[in-house]
Amino acid sequence: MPDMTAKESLLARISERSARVGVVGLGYTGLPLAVEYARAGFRTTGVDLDSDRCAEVNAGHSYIADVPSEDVAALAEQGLLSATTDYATMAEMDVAVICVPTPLGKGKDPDISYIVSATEGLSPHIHDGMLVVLESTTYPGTTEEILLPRVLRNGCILGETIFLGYSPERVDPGNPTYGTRNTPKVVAGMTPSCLEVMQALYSTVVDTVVPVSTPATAEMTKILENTFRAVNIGLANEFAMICERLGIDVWEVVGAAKTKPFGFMPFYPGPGLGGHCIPIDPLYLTWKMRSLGQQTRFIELADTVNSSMPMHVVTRIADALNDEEKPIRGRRILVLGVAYKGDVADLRESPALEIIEALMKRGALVAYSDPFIAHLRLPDGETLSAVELTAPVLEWADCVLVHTAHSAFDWQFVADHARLVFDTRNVMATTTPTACRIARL
Ligand code: SAJ
Repeated sequence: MPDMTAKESLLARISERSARVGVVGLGYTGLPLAVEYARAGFRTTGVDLDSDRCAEVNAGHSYIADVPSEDVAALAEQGLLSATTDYATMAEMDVAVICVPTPLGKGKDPDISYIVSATEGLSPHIHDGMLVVLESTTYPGTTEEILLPRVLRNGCILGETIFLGYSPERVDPGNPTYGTRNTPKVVAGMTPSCLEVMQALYSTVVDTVVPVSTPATAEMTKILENTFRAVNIGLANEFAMICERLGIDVWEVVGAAKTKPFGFMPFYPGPGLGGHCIPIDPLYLTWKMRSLGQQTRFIELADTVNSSMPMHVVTRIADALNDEEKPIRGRRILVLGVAYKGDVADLRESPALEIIEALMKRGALVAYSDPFIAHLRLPDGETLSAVELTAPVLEWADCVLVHTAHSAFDWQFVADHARLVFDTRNVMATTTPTACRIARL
């Protein structure tokens, strides 16, 4: 029996589940993925620079809301899941999946330093027969331009002794329906052999694998998915400002448009675009195209509209108070929810931070209540701690701002005790008429 090629050997180890899987970056993408690989029977090792995270995993605890601790504990107990800060363990791995953040740096330029440092950390430990995968959301060309030269060290031959691919993450934090296994996964390889290995690996953890021709195609697919959301949210926000000028209820308009059974998908106005993906990912493409001398007008216009919403909300609150002959200065404002979206404990890019800072700069006394966020730090360094949502707190406020639609909030209770509510999420529509005055986007 002739010796197996490196690819045949890797495919066999994947099929037998004897392949060792390493996941670099144990965040909201990496930890769920590591758990899925471990559940599929692979001995899976997470590598993360945060020793506390590694200790949590090894102690059987989860710090990601969508990953139950009992799952982490059971897999750790079975020796299928462990974590370390030491990249050297990657030398024992057959597969390395990189799931590190891709934030924006100063001036809204991409910061791919995490991808570079993860790849540099991995590079000395890359060996024949290894598959390296990037999952981080990034501009088209990153896998080929940034990873390939760092992976090809140590004399590896692409598609023969080393395999390189890209597969965008599609994690929707807090989504009760779609998780890692039942969300179709786009995969690509640098060569046909790389794609074959990618499909074999991902078929063990997701029900539907969607192969595409190149990593750049897969990178662009993810950017399109999130740009689609950013542009359509920007359109909803622009319609909110237009409808307000015309005295039309934008929420009623979207609700009516949504009855169209084809050719329409509802998006809603809001206080701005939060999260670590939607406001950021499209700007990776903008940066890439600008370096090629090409504009991305829809993306930049959507970013302009979405970025203007926090100050639009501050202006609308000032207008609502002005109608009661109350200047913002000295007014007491209670913000309900500061997380970037409902039922998540995540402040990244949350518009609430800019709104609270602007209100305070205008002399308002601001408090906030959020069951998921106990403390926050504003961009100017000021810190605030959450207050409990009680009747006296609602009665204390001259204006209550609904920023985040956490399902834990009792909106009728708010309507029963607040004097004035500015609603950016249309949650007060479900309340029955009270003495409370309600204004909304
Ligand atoms: N938002 C609006 N109006 C809308 C929808 C959202 O103002 O109609 C705001 C939200 O309040 C939030 C921001 O946009 O501040 C982003 O919301 P999101 O629902 O896109 O939530 P993310 O960023 O946690 O998750 C998204 C995923 N969401 C969905 O598919 C529903 C998906 O695009 C990606 O899987 C994920 O980002 C990612 O990781 O890229």
